[in-house]
Amino acid sequence: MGRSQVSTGQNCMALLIHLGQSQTKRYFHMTNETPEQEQTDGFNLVIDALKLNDIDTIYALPGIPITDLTRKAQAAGIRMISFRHEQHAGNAAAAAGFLTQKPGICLTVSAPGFLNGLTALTNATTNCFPMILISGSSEREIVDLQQGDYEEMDQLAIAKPLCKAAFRVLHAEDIGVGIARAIRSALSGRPGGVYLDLPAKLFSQTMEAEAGKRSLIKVIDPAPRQIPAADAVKRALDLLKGAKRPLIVLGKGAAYAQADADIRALVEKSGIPYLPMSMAKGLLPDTHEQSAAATRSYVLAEADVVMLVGARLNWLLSHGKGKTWGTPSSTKFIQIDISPTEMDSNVPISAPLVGDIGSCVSALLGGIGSDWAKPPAEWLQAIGERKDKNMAKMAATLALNPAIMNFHSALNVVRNVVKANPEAVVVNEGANTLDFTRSIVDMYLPRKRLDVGTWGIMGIGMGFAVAAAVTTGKPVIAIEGDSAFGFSGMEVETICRYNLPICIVVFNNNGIYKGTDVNPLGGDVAPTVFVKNARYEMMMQAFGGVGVVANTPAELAKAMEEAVASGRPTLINAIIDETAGTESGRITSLNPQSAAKKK
Ligand code: ADP
Ligand code: TZD
Ligand code: MG
Repeated sequence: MGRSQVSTGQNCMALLIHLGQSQTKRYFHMTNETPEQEQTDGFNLVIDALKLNDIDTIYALPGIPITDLTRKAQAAGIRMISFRHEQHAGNAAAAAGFLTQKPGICLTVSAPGFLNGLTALTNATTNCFPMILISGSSEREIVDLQQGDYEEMDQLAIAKPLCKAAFRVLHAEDIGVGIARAIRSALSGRPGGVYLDLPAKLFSQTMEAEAGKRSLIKVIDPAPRQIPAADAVKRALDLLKGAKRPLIVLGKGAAYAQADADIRALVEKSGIPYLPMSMAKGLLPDTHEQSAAATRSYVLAEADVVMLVGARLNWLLSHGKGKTWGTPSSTKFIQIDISPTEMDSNVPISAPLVGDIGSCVSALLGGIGSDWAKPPAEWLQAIGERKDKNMAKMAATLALNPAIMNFHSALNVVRNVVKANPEAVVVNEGANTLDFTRSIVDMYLPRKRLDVGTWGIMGIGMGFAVAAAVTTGKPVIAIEGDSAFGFSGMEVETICRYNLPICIVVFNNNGIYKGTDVNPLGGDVAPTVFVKNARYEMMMQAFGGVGVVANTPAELAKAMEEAVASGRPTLINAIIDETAGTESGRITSLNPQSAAKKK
């Protein structure tokens, strides 16, 4: 029996049209017993609904009650990427959502599988990435009476406060609506994570195939444009025009929006210096002359008008106040965001511009004509001078070749490999490994950098890398702290299984931040220290991939170049001076101070 077969019962169809929905359900129940009716079931309806909405990939981990769903979806032509832990399947779905503007789908089993996926769902929501966590669940009657079902848990209630929206489908004929609502919720307005609860019983429910087909919804315009009001556009333009030291900050919302050409035109026509947030790197090439990244602290402290484009004033921007912004700060903000309630969340926003970034940026462009005055020369010159100085300093540091490789000499290699392969996606996590990579490795194209995002979460590495390889088909370079890598390291098997063009470089400094901490009492090693000289490359070899040790920049360059050229799954164990890092990388100040220690 194929799926979704067309009904031959014309008379039945006519009758169905006249019946209300509840009667329809009863009718299906009756007709289930008549063998000549062509039937479909919950499994097939879920698959059909996803396919109807152009979902072509699912990131999953099989088990009761969704094993057959994974098999049937694969047989129906959906690419099924099966993981070793749900968190990484979830992270893959989140990254796929960010890269494609389609909700990434993660599929998990009940209770423990669901909980494993939940961190990724919440992280996606925090980062404004569209994804849908579909989880099988146990029988409602047993769960609600807490009678101890297999993997019993009230998943919907638990997911609800941790994501953007959460739905449960109890009847096969509602699957179409459930998936449509999930897709709309994930994509419209501020994107985010959505939970969809599918109890086990749903999958084997049957209904007449033609009615099933009609119950599905193809979501039209799931992320409608939100045009900014003309007066809000004028207010923003007026503020920009009056600025003496203007600055544009591009955030990952701007990268997500895929308004690349207009964003570049806005920056270039306005002549305003810009600062890319981490995942907005490459929206304009980092080598662009208007990039102020090399003199970030100066421009943040000195700018008088800052236009935020898809970037929140959260901890990553010191909440728009304090020392970072010059004290006392007189900075005025223009904020472009799709979420109206983001405005004034930390400091007053003088010119809120609420709408989708594409529409807002094109409206602003409309106001920048030939009479537009570029920012004052003194501002641009002051930035230029500081940039040149800092870049010369950085170049000198990168050129050093210390006896033991450090972050700089290793990242100089990564920087060159990325320059030669600008289409490669860089995935990045760790502390020092994250901070140094972000500042040293230039990106040249939009949406080519994926990292720990708004939470600074470890563990996104292999999930993001898999999604980047699957959705782009381009080489992926994952620059991983040795601790960070450990969170998702088992997914190297997944990478080998699907033969993905992923080159993992583990920055092995024997621990978290560095490998030199000592337990003052002796005995166990310090909590931040790992097994010395661990052979991470053997993990890749264990599954048939290429594993290499790199002790020098030359060895690292050779191994990376070979990996990118061959597309073979590769893990390079890059030996980094264990003394080179600093506690918490660049965010040492967020560590609580021990009062006892200060005395
Ligand atoms: P970063 O970490 O790079 O500073 P954030 O994640 O803090 O960026 O901010 C992203 C912002 O972008 C969010 O406030 C989100 O509402 C907004 N956003 C996401 N997509 C769009 C879009 N298409 N149009 C407008 N704003 C968007
Ligand atoms: N757990 C989770 C889920 N996220 C976190 N951010 C942390 C723990 C705490 N943490 C950091 O913030 S960075 C980091 C941890 C454990 C690892 C740093 O070590 P590394 O990088 O080896 O990855 P460097 O290069 O040695 O600094
Ligand atoms: Mg480390």
